[in-house]
Amino acid sequence: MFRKNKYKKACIIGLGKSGRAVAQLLADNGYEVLISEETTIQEPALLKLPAGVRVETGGHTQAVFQSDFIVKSPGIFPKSPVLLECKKRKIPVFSELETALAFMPKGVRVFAVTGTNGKTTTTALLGEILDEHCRQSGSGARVFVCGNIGTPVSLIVPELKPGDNLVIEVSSYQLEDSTYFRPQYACLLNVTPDHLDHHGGLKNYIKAKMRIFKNQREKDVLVLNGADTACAQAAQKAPSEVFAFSTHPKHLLKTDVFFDGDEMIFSAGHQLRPPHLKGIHNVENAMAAALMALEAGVPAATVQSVFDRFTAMEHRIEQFAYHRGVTYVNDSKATNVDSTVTALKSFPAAKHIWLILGGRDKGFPYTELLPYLKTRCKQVLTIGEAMDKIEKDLAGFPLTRCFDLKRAAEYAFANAQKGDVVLLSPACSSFDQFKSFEHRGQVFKQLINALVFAARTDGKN
Ligand code: UMA
Repeated sequence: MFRKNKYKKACIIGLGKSGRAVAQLLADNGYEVLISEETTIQEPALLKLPAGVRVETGGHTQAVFQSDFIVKSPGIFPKSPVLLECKKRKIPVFSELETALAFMPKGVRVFAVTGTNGKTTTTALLGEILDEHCRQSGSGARVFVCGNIGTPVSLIVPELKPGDNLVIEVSSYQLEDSTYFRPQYACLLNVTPDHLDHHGGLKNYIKAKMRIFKNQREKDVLVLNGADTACAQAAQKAPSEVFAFSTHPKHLLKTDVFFDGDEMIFSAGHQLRPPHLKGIHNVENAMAAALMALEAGVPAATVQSVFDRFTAMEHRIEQFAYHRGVTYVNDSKATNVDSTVTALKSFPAAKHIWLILGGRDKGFPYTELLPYLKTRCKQVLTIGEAMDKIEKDLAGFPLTRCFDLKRAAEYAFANAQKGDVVLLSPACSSFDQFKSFEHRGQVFKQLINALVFAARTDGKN
């Protein structure tokens, strides 16, 4: 466990968002801090690091091993040579999440959401519900939303006061070195293969995910997907009180809420309309957020008011353009096959989708897409490093090799017809050609919007 005052010299591996935020937190609390970054960063001075923080870039040197403890940025592979060496030398390694939470004041309620898919939407929904409740109740308590959603927990912790609520989207990367993490309200949405390269297999990935509830206590709350196998296993091991949701008629756990096709019916007696978001998976996300909020004492009417005004999130099945009868959808957040299946399932079986697939391969087969491609897609346009593997896995289905997003956007724009959908839902990570999935989604939207603008100014309406 990370204990304040036990150590003095910190080494942070990775100079990304998390690395910078935790460096500031530790420096402000009197630690000696070194940040060690694998890549060469041209001008670290521009990153405005706290005074006294030392930085080494362009590789991890022996200086790393002179520290009392290591804080690992989420993206560092557990089997990376620098971490293996630290473990060999018995230098304790902590996640940024666990380190940050050691500095949190007592009396803050922690809500944590994890799962392979849907965690950002669920986290955002829950954050808005709690925020609305705090405003309406006039309690003065505040709500902070952070974690994998984009803001490192270390950046938020110094702001917290007793009575506040911390809503964290937690990835498997953040959980893997978080041995003592204990949210009072936890949620595991679903578990399907993802990040297998990072964790070195499905077993380790599931093990990391299970940490969301491992340290919970009897009075804590765990919200689970009643139709998911890993969630059903979690229910057996959970030390906390389990609440399950499901939209499937067949489920493995007794559920506390089901969907009648129109409303979500809670066994506690509430009936809520889901938010106006595409796809049955979003009903599940809403059920999870509602169960957590209701258990935390939020009135059902407050939950409903947030559901009624909540709109789609950027990069998640985000319909951003409509031109000459063609709908353009950005689902850049789909960085695994399962997420792309979810996106495809949210459209009718009308063989009208031009699907842009590819990027950096994450080690699982694309063959699972085939049944959905056959019913929903006209053509697949492949991009990025994963092109060869995708084309091999999807052999026989109409494919066009486009190499990059620009060519794919232009090809789809030129060929899609009235009633069609052009969908970027790549099933791969973005890091072969982009800085992040957000960057990829923004580039896609800019490309399409520029083509629409050019077509309009050319007088083709
Ligand atoms: N690095 C090293 N040594 C290594 C490996 C990497 O120094 O051996 C360096 C990299 O060169 C880079 C830094 O470490 O400079 C990267 O750190 P990071 O990848 O942990 O990135 P951060 O900027 O700190 O962002 C992280 C999360 N990134 C990842 O988990 C990959 C962000 O999630 C998160 O929003 C942010 O912390 C704040 O909490 C992004 C993500 O892609 C959205 N998450 C994955 C996902 O959703 O699928 C899990």
